Amino acid sequence: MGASNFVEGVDLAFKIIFGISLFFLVGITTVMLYFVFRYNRKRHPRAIQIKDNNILEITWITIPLILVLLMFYYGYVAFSPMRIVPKDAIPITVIGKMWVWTFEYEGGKQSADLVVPLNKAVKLNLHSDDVIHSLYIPAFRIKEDVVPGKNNYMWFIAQQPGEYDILCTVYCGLRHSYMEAKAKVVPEAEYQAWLKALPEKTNEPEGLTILKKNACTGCHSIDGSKIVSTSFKGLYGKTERVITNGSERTVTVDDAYIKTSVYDPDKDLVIGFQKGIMKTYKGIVTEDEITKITDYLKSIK
Ligand code: HEC
Ligand SMILES: [Cu+2]
Repeated sequence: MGASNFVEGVDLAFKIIFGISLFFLVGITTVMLYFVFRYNRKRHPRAIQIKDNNILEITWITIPLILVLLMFYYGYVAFSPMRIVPKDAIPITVIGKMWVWTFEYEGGKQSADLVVPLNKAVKLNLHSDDVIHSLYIPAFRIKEDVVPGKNNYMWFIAQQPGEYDILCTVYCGLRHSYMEAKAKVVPEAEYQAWLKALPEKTNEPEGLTILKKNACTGCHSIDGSKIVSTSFKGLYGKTERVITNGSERTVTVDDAYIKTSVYDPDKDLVIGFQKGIMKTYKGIVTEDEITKITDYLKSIK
């Protein structure tokens, strides 16, 4: 039995299309080699014009027609149930954001990996906070674009307990390739217990929530590790070499410097980085939010 209810249909369509392609690859190659051999100039010096062979023409119209209709039929039979969601499906909201997936369950609890009960229909409501992403669970044979402003969906019944990969399949910026998660399939009782134990949203500092919401944490880690840029850990109060208007100088990271960094990132360019990697957050992050970010950065000195 497949990992989801769609595996059988999709795999069958794949095998049929693959089989037909293989048949033609072998068939055409064989006939071609035969013709090259049989009708080359030495064996067949004078070309003969052949016109109007009705049997041949009807054959090469009918057989390919049947074959493409077969491909269509098996594709259609596999695909159409994917768009008809059972009424009792458990709704889970998927939020795609550069560069992280978040899964939100009924009641508003959130997790970074998708957890679903075995043998239950699950509907994923797909929502993007920024650019186009695409949610792909290869083991389940399902994939759907996650488009800002358009509420797309997909559904499945997981049939095998286990852990499966979730990927983003459209290039959505620098850390696109890190935009991955797991789908964990567990027995129903375990799912209920897990959901109950999942902490309610946000007992985290407001500043951190703002950093995550704006995906600052996609480039700046909060644990000292280096991602795209410097880590926020230990940043506040640190002295740094930057280039301002073409000349190098030393600055101490304080409230004003952080504000400049957010609103005009290229003004004080940290040595070792290129201009334009960080865009300005003018009009996106308010001054009040910068204060909260700064408070948070002070707390992880
Ligand atoms: C696309 C990656 C990216 C994102 C997203 C990003 N930054 Fe940056 N940030 C950089 C880079 C690269 C630098 C270093 C170059 C420079 O000074 O502009 C930087 C520099 C900074 C600095 C100065 C760091 C230092 O070591 O002196 C601060 C503070 C900062 N960013 C805050 C933020 C905040 C707050 C956000 C979210 C609102 C954010 N960044 C989002 C890439 C990013
Ligand atoms: Cu993405």
